[in-house]
Amino acid sequence: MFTKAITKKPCKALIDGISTAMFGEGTPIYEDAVKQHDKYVATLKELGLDVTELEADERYPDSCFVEDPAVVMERCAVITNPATDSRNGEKLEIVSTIEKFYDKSQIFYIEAPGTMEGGDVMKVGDHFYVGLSDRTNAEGAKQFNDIVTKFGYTSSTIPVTEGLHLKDFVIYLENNNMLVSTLMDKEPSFKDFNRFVIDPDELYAINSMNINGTILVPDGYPKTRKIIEDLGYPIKLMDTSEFGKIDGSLTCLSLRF
Ligand code: CIR
Repeated sequence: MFTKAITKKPCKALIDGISTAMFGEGTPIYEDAVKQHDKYVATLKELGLDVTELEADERYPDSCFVEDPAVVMERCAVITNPATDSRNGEKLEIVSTIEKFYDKSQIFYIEAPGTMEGGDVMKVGDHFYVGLSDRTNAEGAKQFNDIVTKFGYTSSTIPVTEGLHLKDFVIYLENNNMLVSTLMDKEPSFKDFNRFVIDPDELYAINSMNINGTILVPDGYPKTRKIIEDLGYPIKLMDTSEFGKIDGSLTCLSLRF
């Protein structure tokens, strides 16, 4: 069960966020992004989470994607080392918030030359799948493994060859169910999960998010919505289109623990 979340308001500089346009063309409209973000936060609260809402930080265009500079779990927290220059400083900003919830002895840091971003870390029970991507390297994954194993967790790596972060291409819905891209469907590490392959034209909807049994699903992806509903999960449709324009989706917008 999640009881808490951390979010960070989008800043006006969001329009300069990094984008590969993999999920949507164009520049985000700040006012619409704020409305979508407000709805996102309200939905987390409706689902029972105590949400710590951080103020916008104009120095970091992508800083509303608060999932990336930290990975939080029950027994410890890891401050990551974001790979891009424009995002790296976000790790320094998140520390004081993480310190409100974890003792200093439970907080660890990925150090250079290791890089990592939380979008590459997918938790399944006490195991973490860590994507090796343009943003998370083998050294970062090794340091992460060294940290979490001290607390009784395990981790393993998954190559990410088709885009930004691991969780853009595979998401764990709980109950052994997983949404996967065509490529992730072939990943040997996932062979024992019930895998549901998402149509390539609905790739953005893979990043749906289970909050205590309810699945938040990006609006506008009917085939994925039907797969999730047919599995029996209650769903809430969320419009995150402004964030999609700069490669952001549902899980990126919060830390949940
Ligand atoms: C970036 O390229 O870093 C941002 N524009 C998008 C980050 C999305 N984060 C995530 O999926 N965890």
